[in-house]
Amino acid sequence: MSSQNEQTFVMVKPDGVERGLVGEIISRLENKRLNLRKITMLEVSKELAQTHYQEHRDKPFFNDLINYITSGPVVAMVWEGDNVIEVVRKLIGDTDPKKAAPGTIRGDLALDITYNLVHGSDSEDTAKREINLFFRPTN
Ligand code: RTP
Ligand code: MG
Repeated sequence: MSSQNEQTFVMVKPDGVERGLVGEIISRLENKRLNLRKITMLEVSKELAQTHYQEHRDKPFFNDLINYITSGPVVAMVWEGDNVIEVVRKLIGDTDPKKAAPGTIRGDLALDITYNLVHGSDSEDTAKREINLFFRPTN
């Protein structure tokens, strides 16, 4: 896949939905000239959360992370554009909102390392895996 048509998985986490920041987050990606390709709202099951965040299963924060992601509805999306995986990670900002640069989503809108509003895939392999996990082709 050429970098122009690269796709990534983005999820507004439960705190982003609860705080009414879905539109703000989508606007930031749209303003960057990225293209929204798929969108759905869902409640993430424990099983889906554990699979999505499987790389963190041995971390001390894993249970808190799973409880957080399953605490309310999320908005799952596929975004497309030139180098979109890296571009979205830059727009989201550092994992810890206290360290995230002003101008980034987490830097401007969040303060707590758990409640950090939004997820973006961190590599091509992860993006493919996460898109298939949340947008499983049906028949
Ligand atoms: P994400 O996967 O959600 O996009 O976040 P990320 O790549 O920036 O950070 P990652 O290391 O993958 O961590 C996943 C999520 O786990 C929570 N976390 N809590 N308490 C802690 O030390 C801690 N560290 C990470 C955050 O919700 C983080 O986004
Ligand atoms: Mg991550």
